[in-house]
Amino acid sequence: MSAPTFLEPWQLRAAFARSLSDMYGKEVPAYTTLLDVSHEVNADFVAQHGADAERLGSISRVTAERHGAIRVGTPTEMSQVARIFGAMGMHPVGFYDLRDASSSSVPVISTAFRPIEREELARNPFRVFTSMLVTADRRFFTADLEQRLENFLGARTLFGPELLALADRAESEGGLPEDQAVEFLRLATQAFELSDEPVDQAWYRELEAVSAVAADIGGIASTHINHLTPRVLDIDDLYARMEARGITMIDAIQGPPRWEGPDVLLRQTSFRALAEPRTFRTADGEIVRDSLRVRFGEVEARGIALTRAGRAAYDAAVVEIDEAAAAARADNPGFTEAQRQELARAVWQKTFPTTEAALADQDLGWFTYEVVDQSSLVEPSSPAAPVETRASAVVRQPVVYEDFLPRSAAGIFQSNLSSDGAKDASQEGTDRDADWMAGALGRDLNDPFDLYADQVARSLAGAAETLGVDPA
Ligand code: OOG
Ligand code: NI
Repeated sequence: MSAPTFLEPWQLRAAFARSLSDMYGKEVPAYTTLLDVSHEVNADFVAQHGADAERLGSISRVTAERHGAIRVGTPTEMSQVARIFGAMGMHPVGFYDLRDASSSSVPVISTAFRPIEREELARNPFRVFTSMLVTADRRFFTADLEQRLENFLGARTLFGPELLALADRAESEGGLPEDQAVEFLRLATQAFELSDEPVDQAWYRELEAVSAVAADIGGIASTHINHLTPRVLDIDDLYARMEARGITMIDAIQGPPRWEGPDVLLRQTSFRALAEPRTFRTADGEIVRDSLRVRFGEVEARGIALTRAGRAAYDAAVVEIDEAAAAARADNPGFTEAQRQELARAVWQKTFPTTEAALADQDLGWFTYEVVDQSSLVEPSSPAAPVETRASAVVRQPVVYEDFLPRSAAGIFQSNLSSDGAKDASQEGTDRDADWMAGALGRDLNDPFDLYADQVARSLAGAAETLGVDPA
């Protein structure tokens, strides 16, 4: 087979994920360690669990799977990001407001760019959590600071005209010829490299006093990939192995606790942000070397996507765990993370059933249905069914969660910031919602629940057609 001469969006997406991973591995060597450990964990898990290990995605998908995180400053930059990812078949899904996603709040709103069709996800599920600074939010920025931020952001160019023109062409023509694809991928990767342009020290520090995230976004004239997250099949095992290698992890695994029932949604953790050398320009024009801690190494395990009812149960469980943990901490200042996990497990046991079948029956999780020839289900050792009596069976498969959790996202942001910043709680926040985000993007914003429901409805229609029955 000769090399492709035209690259389709999914091929651009897969190639971009690889290119970004190579670049980030050079910039952040600990990421390469994280990848090595992830591969070990996944290989051991597959060896122990066989075919069951692949219920939430083939091992080839999981091995290549990454999510990235980027941060931009303005609606214009956000709409440019949408064009670049649009070229790769990645569409905005979901709205996250991290300004009040718990005690840890950061002045951003976010969406995730990702493939939305089942086949596209199977080809390459690369997704990017993309956050945008809300400069108009008075709890963080005074009118004067907002104005100076807007001036700074308005004067910079994150994505050049050549990159955007190639992106638009790829999106309208369904891909790019190879030479243009190579150039597109080079420019797109370069746009997310860490720049060594000197940073205006006074400006950066002024923003940092308000919010370290605001400084990372609005204090420098370029952007960069913040983290690139591999997926593992056993995140507790990964956490232990990283610590055994002497890499300091954040205190907790964010999201659901480890427990005996099915894994749902998303569990994430990270190693602490590393000090990276940066150049600063001081107020009197002197160039000095210093370091910043903003980029970290995150890793995640994905579980079954929850329905709206399942998600409501999850959200209620999170509140219950928080309250119980706060009460326990008040009684006992030595309350540990291990004790919090114990408490979380107890809440989980009353909230969720311990089997996939019950999760499906109670309509808490999403499952697809597929008709298979029953003979393929018969173990080779069992007596083969006579051909005449072969029947079809409907097999239920869990749908993997493809999105993010605002609470974990805020936790991941916050646990890696070097300072808390200062928020003026006496001020009103600025309204921002999914419609506002769609307007900024200049595109429809997909609702994650609709996408899961659609995937399930299609599987039911397909199964009904195969069986020649009414899907209802
Ligand atoms: C994004 C943090 C959120 C996740 O996986 O929840 C995130 C950021 O740090 O820019 O990536
Ligand atoms: Ni992340």
